[in-house]
Parts: sequence; structure tokens; C-alpha cells
Amino acid sequence: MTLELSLQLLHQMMRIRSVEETIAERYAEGKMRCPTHLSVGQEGVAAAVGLALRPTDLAVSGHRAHAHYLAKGGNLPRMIAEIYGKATGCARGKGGSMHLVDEEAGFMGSTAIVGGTVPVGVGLAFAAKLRGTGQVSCVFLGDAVAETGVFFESVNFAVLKKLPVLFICENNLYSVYSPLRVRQPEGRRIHEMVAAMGLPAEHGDGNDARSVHASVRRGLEAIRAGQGPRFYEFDTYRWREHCGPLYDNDLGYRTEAEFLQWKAREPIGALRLALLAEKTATTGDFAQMQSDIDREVAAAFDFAERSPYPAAEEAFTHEYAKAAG
Ligand SMILES: Cc1ncc(C[n+]2csc(CCOP(=O)(O)OP(=O)(O)O)c2C)c(N)n1
Ligand SMILES: [Mg+2]
Repeated sequence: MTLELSLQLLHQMMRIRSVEETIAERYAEGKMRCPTHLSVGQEGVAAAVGLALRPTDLAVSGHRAHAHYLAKGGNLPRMIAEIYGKATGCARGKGGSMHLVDEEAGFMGSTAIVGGTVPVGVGLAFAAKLRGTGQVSCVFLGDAVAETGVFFESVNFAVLKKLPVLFICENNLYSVYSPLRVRQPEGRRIHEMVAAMGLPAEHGDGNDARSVHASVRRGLEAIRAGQGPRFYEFDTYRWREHCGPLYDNDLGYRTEAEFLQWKAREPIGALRLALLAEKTATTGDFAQMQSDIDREVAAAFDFAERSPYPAAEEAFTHEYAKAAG
């Protein structure tokens, strides 16, 4: 990977983290009135996949979608405005954190129904194939999605029709408070199960953003060459509570020790250390990046705060996905 790409990757991860840490910090002000599922700790996969995709490609996601939306090029001020329920939000203030959409950026939607956007993403790929647009449709999913019926139907159809779908599974070990061991048979590996459905399925370390990028780029080449869908499972870890701005290791469903183990290998720190060891970047470069990001994030929150709420008569109109005027 070139230095320029490594720095872009680092910048995107730091940007996503800053956005989410700011949401967490300001959540108690009571102005963001929707549930928020933060992906702090998981930035490596989103940032790497976002950089590997083209702006014209498409993507869908689920309830934990901030990182995917931003990595795909979604508009940041409009995302924050959406979380504030404002008319300038990317879904006109009617969707909140779990219903992000930015058609201009190819981010075609996220919903709260676990697995709900998987067939949508596959359908987008079907349309792209029929129309010959050359687009790839990226479906972001969590480990629990691999337990839904619609997932199997969708993957089956994508394989059968050789559709240009990039399935990205972020395995963070949990579905709310349930660890994998109470949800899936012992010894199952999600990517192995998926491979048995007839598509190449790989597994990788989600904390190593550069390797995520390299594998996904290879997969995208194959997809664009008409070889059909590809599936990737990346190991990662959510730091904060399932839903909300706090930490919840005290609840007892996972241990502080497990969290600290993952935190020690987190994707931003790992890439920074690698760049320092290669002597290709300095701590001064990181500080400069951070101050640029801080300015961008502050401006996005100001935009949200200054924006109006939707008018009452807009409550039952259906143009959710259209950019707000
Ligand atoms: C069909 C459906 N079942 C259950 C839920 C409740 N629910 C919301 S998030 C979630 C966990 C999903 O876990 P995963 O897909 O691994 O994503 P993560 O939260 O770990 O990012 C569940 C079960 C839901 N929203 N939709
Ligand atoms: Mg999960």
C-alpha cells in the first residue's frame, strides 16, 4: 500500500472515531434523541472497505452504520443533523442514527431490522448487473445477521446469479449481550459456513486496516471481472455499550480483561505504530490530522445545532431519501 493510501486510511479511521466520540460526549445534552449504536473500536473495517470501493459503488448497512456511511463518502453534517432530528438531516430528520442514506454517495440505506438490508443490497447488485453499470454493491453486516433466514436466501440468490456483491461481516463476537457461543454451534466459523454456499469467503483481522484493504481490493477485482459475490469476515470489537454512549463491561456479559485485550490491538493505534516504525509519518503528522478533523467535526455539529426541525406537515411525506432542500 502506498503511503498516501495509508495516510488516507488513518485519517478516515480517526475521523470516524472522533465523530462517534463526540456523539458519545454530547449525548447527555439531550439533543440527540434517537438511539445510537457506536462502532468505536471497529473503524478499521469500514475505513478500509470504503477506500477500496469506488464512489459510484453502492452500500447498505444496519443499525451500527455511522462508520459505513462516512467511509462510503456520506455527508457528515447531514448525518449529524439526522441524529439531531433536523430537517437538513440525510433522511430529513425522520430516521435518526439507524436510518442513514446518502444516494449521492451511493450509500443506499441502513435500517434497524437485523439482516433487513441484505436483500436490498443484493437487489441493488441485481439491478446493476442487469443494467450493466459496473457497480458493486457492498453489504455490511454483523455476526448476528448470519443467523437470519433472509441472509441465506440473499447469499444463495447472489451466488446463483453471480451478482456483484461484496459481503462484509464485522464479527464483534456479540449480538447485544449474547456471545457467539450461545447463538451458534461450537466450532462454527461464519466464513466457512458461507463458503459452503458456493462463494469465496475469507477471514481476516479487522484491526489490521491495511490488510483488510488489500484483501477486499483483490475481492473487488474478481467481482468486477464478473466472477460473482465475495464474502469477508473480519474480527473486530465494539468498545462501548451495544446501544448508547456509555461503557457496559460492568453488566457481566463480557469481561473488562477481554475489552482491554482488544483495545491494546486497536486499529488506529496499530496503524500509527506501523507508520512510526516505518518512519513514514511522525506524531506531528497525527496531531495535524487530528486538529483538521476536530475542526470538521465541530462544524458538522454546529450545522446540526443551527438547522431547523422538520415542519409538522412534512411528518407523513415519503421522500425520505431525497436530499433535504
Ligand atoms: C430482526 C431483528 N431481530 C432482533 C433485533 C434486535 N437487535 C438489534 S441489534 C441486535 C444485534 C445484532 O448483532 P450484530 O448483527 O452482530 O451487530 P452488532 O450489534 O454486533 O454490531 C439485535 C438482536 C432486531 N433489531 N431485528
Ligand atoms: Mg455483533
